[in-house]
Amino acid sequence: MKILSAKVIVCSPGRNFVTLKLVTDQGVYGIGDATLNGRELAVVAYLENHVIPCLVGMDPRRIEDIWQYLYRGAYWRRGPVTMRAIAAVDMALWDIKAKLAGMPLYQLLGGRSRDGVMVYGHANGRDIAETVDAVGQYIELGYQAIRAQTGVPGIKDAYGVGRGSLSYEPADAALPTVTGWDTAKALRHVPQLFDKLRATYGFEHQLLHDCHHRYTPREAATLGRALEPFQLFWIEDCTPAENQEAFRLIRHHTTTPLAVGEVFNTIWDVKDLIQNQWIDFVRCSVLGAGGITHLRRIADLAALYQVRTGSHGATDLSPVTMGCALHFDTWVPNFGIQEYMRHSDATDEVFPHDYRFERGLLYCGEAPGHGVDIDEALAAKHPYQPACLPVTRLEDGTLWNW
Ligand code: CS2
Ligand code: MG
Repeated sequence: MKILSAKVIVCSPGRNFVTLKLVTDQGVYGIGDATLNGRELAVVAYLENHVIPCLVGMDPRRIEDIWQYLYRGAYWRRGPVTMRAIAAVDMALWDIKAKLAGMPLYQLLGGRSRDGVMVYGHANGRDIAETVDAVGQYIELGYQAIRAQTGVPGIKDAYGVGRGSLSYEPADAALPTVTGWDTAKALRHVPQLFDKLRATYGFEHQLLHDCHHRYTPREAATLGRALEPFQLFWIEDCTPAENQEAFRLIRHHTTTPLAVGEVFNTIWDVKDLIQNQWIDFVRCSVLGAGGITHLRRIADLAALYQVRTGSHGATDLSPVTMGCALHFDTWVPNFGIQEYMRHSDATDEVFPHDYRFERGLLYCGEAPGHGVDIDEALAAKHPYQPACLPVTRLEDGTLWNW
């Protein structure tokens, strides 16, 4: 059996997506997601120039060998472009293998560990009152877990604040929008949000908060402590984690659970965080971390240290990633939670899928493969639109972490 052809499909049904389609000589095909928000075309070039020429003619059943070939064979290791390209190939190969087996992907991974997958949605508002309302909307929709973000007085476009709908798209302009940040103001404001949320809705629902890499370790520890009475499910990316050791200080000063991983690509980027039990949740995704083959290694390492998964699942990860993630989450023993920012109707039409939402849980389908396809004719009607992620500056103009 051979890979006959491969193509990269770029489309923008409301936002940009890069999709890989691998076709075999037996007619079975597989689909993978290769989207890198704000840097999409770098992955397109990597796939078209450096990966696809090697893939054609290979046996698609050799998933592990192809993964090693693309990772070790590049000589240059890690990085978001390489690892997303590998992820796209890996997703497509697992899709093909599961279709050949006539099984839904989770069965190949080891079978079902749970009935459904707990997901969290994104509630946001320009101020605390708006966020409290938005959380109420999610509760009405049946969500059991909700991430809450709010505007902060004196900060221009604080992270996570949408523009009036249930979801938001941060990649909003052809050149980066400049947003603001002020740690002292946020540190005073964020605990007030969670105080109000618990006073309004009680403690039944899981609440989460994304710090988006804004605080220093000491500031993050201060926030974690201030949030302890409100019993969050986690605070996410509370400080940049290139230096994994930074989490030692935070961990020793707060019992608020900590989550990290969406910007990282390999097991090496989270190894110290996991082995030192400095985090509670590892948030690497199928797309970000080299596909199912590599994410499984990260999850297995995490399981040894009682660290659970919490896959990144923003809208810039296409329904193809969501389909793979749900099969993965249905199997993985140390599952924690899955992020689920709903895709737009236009996106859902381009990517027909069989997963479904019910009472706060997502359920993967039973169709052979990962259950997500791409309608190429419809995709062609939504051409690529250049869109960058914002940058952040402090009040004095210093560039900060967006
Ligand atoms: C965020 C993302 O979902 C999250 O947790 O951090 O919205 C992130 O900003 C985007 O995926 C960036 O592309
Ligand atoms: Mg995040």
